[in-house]
Amino acid sequence: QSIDLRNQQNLEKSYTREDWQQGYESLKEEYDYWIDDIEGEIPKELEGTVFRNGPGLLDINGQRIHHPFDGDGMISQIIFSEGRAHFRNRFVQTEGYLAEKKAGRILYRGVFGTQKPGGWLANILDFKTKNIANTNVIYWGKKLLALWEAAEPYSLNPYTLETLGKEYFNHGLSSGEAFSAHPRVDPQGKLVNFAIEPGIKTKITIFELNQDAEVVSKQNHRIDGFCFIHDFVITENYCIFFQNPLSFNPIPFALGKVGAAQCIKPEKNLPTKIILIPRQHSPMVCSGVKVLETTAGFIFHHANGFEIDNKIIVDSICYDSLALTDIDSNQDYRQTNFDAIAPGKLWRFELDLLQEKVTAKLINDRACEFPAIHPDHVGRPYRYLYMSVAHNPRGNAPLQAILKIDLELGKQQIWSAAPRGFMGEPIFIPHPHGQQEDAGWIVGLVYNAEYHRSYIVILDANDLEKGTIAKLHLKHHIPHALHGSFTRD
Ligand code: 3ON
Ligand code: FE
Repeated sequence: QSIDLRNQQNLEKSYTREDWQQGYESLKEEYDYWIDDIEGEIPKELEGTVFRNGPGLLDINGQRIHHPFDGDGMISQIIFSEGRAHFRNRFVQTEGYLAEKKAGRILYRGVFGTQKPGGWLANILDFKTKNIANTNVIYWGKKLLALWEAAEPYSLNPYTLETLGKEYFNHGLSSGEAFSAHPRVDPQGKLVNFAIEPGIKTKITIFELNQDAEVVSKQNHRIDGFCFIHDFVITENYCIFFQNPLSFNPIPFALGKVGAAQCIKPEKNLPTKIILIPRQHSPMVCSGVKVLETTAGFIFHHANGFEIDNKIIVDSICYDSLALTDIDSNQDYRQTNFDAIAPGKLWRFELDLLQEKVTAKLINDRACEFPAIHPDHVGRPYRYLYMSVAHNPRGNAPLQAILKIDLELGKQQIWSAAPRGFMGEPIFIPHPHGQQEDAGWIVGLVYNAEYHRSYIVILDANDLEKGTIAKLHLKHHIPHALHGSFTRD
């Protein structure tokens, strides 16, 4: 960390904190319009719909949400059709969203520190959670699902974005059962997802859904210790979870003083456990669960994983420890001092299954988040990785650019929206007739502080540096968002 601080001083800042903060203003309105403010041209072959999810409300009637991860889910939909683009956004009408809208005040505590007004006395022994459906949105089996990792998905009308209710996949999921926000679609055609039920022993459930969104396999495992597992990796034969060393002391949460996630502390002297669970169809299923160890750290997101011979490669964005935007402090996240926290960086883990050894190497030193790849290469060998990154090659800073890495040749390309643009998650959309792994487009949502509006950027994935193919300017801003997906249907 001290190295990061020193490096930062040599480089001019590419952003101001005020600009970044403005991207966390609530968006209360719901819009529905054809985008007419366009620079460049939308490619005719780009047909389909991009969905994005993220916190739309950062306050309830002026009462501040403590952390963006606690904000109510709002879906944005961009339909690309015959060279035109249509925008629509709607809040997921969760029970909690509707109740708080009616009451005009915060009624629920949030996992990341949002408290009901009235101090600890108003929060003590309140263990209710509000399913905020704010983390990801996927279209699968003709259903549009808004996901939040600690509860059930919400199903929406894929066209109007009207909320239909909680989704149980025809009893595949039971009431109150979680369904994580990071499903992976296996190129063979199954959607694989997991659920974490924390406890002294943590229960990990793995679901596989067919193309009709029927749960065709479900397996449960109990593992030792506390887990905060946000994402996972699939390969042809395994589901892989990184259990970073953490401890959880729920007392301050029970006493009404802080949120549950603020009671999680990194345990830097303990190893990370890498848990390999054979997928149900796999010939490895009889050999059972394998656990390997590597050094401490904290991972939210994995880029991809694949098997070669007796090895498994996993590429992940790894932090020194759990410290993303100071979730463990009581300070307002808008005051985040990026220079004081260690950035996430891209690492490659090589798991040797025969020797039961793990080697980790840093692939890229730049602060990054939100990896994306070609969908046909999920869980398979791959060459190209795209992710949101800081504008500067060193130090921690908000995400302002997109980096493409050629993992085979080690070459890189970057497109930056700095100084006043802030980059969301890139989505890779394959060209319908493309042959190469990087034939397609990168579509991202950029918050532009200059106009306090957002734009959609379309880049050529094959050549990020040739400039934008198109910029589609929205009439308003979208608060810094989380994840999304693309569907051609
Ligand atoms: O693990 C236990 C069980 C569990 C499911 C404990 C627990 C209470 C923490 C928990 C709940 C976890 C939840 C609700 C996690 C929600 C996470 C969330 C909404 C978002 C995570 C986003 C991650 C990243 C890296 C986002 C980065 C964003 C930017 C850099 C830019 O804006
Ligand atoms: Fe995520």
